[in-house]
Amino acid sequence: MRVFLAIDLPEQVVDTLSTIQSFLPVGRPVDALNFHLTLAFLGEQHDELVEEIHHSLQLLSARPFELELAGLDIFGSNEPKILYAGVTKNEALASLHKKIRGALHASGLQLSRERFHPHVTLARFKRGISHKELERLRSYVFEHLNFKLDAFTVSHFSLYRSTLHRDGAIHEKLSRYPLI
Ligand code: 2AM
Repeated sequence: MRVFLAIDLPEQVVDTLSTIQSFLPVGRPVDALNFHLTLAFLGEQHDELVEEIHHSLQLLSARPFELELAGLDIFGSNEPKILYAGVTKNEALASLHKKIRGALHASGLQLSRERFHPHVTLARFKRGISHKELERLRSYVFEHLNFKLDAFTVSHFSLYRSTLHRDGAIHEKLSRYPLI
């Protein structure tokens, strides 16, 4: 199964992101029910390994922490791929990510060495958007550069199974791991 670990967002945060997203001039918006902050993308894995990872994550120990979403940005500036809400620099989040990497490694799964760039994806773009669309997208991002949402407490993270469908992925929560 195709799995990933993510932080769920409180309803109020989802509602505000959804409002911001509704003004998006171009692109394929992510369904608000699917908003999340990915901690680790595990990819396609055998059930046995997912079970092993689950046990390893149950043993992970980390404290709850505050998280603040702020600003919009794009991955892929000339050829935009993803529009996302950013995260204010957060040591506790980086530390949780590191612990998760360790737990996955202990279960025999080595994540790619890509730098962790926490974000909440709001929309995706097909290749080859027009110059005009790119201009409209850039001014939309510029207008939302400085937004900031109220911080919220992260008190758990979740394991999701993602199933790809023609009109987008369906994410199903398999387990949650409390931070205490
Ligand atoms: P993102 O949207 O926050 O970038 C489930 O597929 C989630 O895993 C996606 O929402 C995506 O998070 C994240 N992910 C990270 N790397 C991925 C990859 N190589 N392929 C698909 N999803 C990936």
